[in-house]
Amino acid sequence: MQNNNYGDSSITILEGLEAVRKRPGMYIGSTDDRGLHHLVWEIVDNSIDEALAGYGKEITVIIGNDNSITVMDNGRGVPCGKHASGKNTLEVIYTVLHAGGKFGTGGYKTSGGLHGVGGSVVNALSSYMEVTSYRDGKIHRMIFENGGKKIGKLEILGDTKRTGTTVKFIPDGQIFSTTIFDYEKIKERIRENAYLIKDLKMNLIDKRTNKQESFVYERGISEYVEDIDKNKKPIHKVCYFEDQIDKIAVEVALQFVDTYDEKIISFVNNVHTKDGGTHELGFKIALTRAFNDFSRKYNLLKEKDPNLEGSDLRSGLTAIVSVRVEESILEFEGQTKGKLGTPLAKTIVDQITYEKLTEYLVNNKDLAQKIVDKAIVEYNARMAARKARTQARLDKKDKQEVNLSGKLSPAGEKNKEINELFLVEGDSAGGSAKKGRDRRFQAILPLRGKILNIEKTGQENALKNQEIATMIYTIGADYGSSFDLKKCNYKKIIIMTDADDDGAHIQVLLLTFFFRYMRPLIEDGRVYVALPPLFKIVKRGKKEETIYAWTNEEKEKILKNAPANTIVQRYKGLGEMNADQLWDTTMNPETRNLIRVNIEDLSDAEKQIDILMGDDAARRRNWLESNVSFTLEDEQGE
Ligand code: 0RA
Repeated sequence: MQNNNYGDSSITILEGLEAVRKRPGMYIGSTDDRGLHHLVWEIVDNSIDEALAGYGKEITVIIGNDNSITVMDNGRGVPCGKHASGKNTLEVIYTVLHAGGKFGTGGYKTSGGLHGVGGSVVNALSSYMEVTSYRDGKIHRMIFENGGKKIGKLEILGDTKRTGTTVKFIPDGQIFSTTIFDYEKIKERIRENAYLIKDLKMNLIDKRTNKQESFVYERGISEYVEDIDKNKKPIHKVCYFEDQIDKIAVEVALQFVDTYDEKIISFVNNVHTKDGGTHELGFKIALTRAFNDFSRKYNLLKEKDPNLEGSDLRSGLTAIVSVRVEESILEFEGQTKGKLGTPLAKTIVDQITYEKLTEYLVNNKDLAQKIVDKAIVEYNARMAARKARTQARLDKKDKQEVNLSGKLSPAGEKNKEINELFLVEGDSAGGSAKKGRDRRFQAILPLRGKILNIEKTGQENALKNQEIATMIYTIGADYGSSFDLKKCNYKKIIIMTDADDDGAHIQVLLLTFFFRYMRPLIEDGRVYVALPPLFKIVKRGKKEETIYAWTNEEKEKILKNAPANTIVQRYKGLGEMNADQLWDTTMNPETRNLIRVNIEDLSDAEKQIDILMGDDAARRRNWLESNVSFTLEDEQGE
């Protein structure tokens, strides 16, 4: 997949840098925190491409005190000779859009990236950029300022024995809403790259804190799977295989653990495809077929038994599917381009997975038997649950309106388009909510204590749990693969908990539940978290006035202009509010602060969900803060 026949002349020139500064979003997605970090990925991707082409094994990223990023590699060095345009090639690569060997014909482009436009885009959006190329025994350097305006010519600084490229840039504060780089974010991405490219050493240094870490994985994605499963009980050693057919190379590592959830994380050209795509599909199809064919052949299934279903077989599976697709046939789909579209990827991943996995199963028959048994248990549980639901529906018809739990206070009118369901922590807050609500369109379901941690239990147990069964029944749209958003009884499902650690735990548990069993609810933006105020402030005077504050700053602001005898009460829980207060502050659509849950990157969240389910409250809070982004209800422009 690599091609060496380009040096200084096969680089095509298309467009100037002003376009990038005018419409940064078109090139890097956004100018917020996400876009800012995209700059880092672009520069790192260039070095990774060089490593993948077989040059250089170590990449170092430095976050500077001056808000800069420096990326160093030990590849061949950016070419510095004369380009067909008359300029030197280094200048062309970093000042002309779409320039770089990656574009046009004959070049490699292995890292996908959102737009993959590389160094010139970063230069356009930087207030400072310095490119140093160690090549042909010399140190070459060029400096740019103010969005890619060159300061002087290409200089030769001296002699060197090494080769490689160092790029330093400072993001332009006029373009980005924030220019503070996030160590953890960069670390995660760098670590992911190290897993995906065996033996590539990735270093990260933060000069602001003097933190420093290195990642290198001799066994690549096999170690990735082991690390994801490290707090679980695997039932076998990781199964790894790789192969290449035509323009597509496939690498897979998989392992079954003794729990029930499924994690498939897929990559195309080292970029995470968060919405899956043809490669993931091919993998799933092959896995189902391999297990079924094997089961028939070795009589693990009787003749009259139906085939095992994919979702049952994948129970407890952790897998990394990493493919490299040649640029000529690379297609992405979806709004954020997070889904591989290349049709050939399905066929080829299917073919390779089927062949290699069958071989593995034949060589590990006892393990195959265990996995098939597990799938049969899952299948039976699903059937039993389906039967129970049908029975419940029949019972309901018999007895007219019956609430499974008897706890739901339904909305007065049945209107799926406007009705809201409040899931309320505790019976006492549930009581106030029932009294305070607008009963025409608001339904209340109090949840007693902690809901079941569905990560620690199988589907069978999850569905036996009263709170969960009640939620599924109340929402009315089934669950799992049978979930049907059209049947959902509510426009908004609002989690209302105390603003403390227990409350955060309940939020995580509920979000995990929705994530696992009713994912389209989250994707459709129907899941919300209510934000109760932290303070009640009563201003005494001729007329008493009550004001609520949601943050410390808000409270201080209010107190600045308040008389001395003003009373401040800190709410510790929802239970301290009476029905009217709860309505005024937290439930009334006119005055409440409701936030919509967007799990930005579902499979990233997935990687961490198991970590969260322990007893560490601070970690849960962190998870909520970094994986779940919140949009204020009235900012949604509905
Ligand atoms: C174009 C051609 C060649 C190397 C590179 C670009 C290159 C770019 C970057 C960016 C960061 N690190 C890099 N390393 C290499 C190959 C030229 C040749 O044939 O030697």
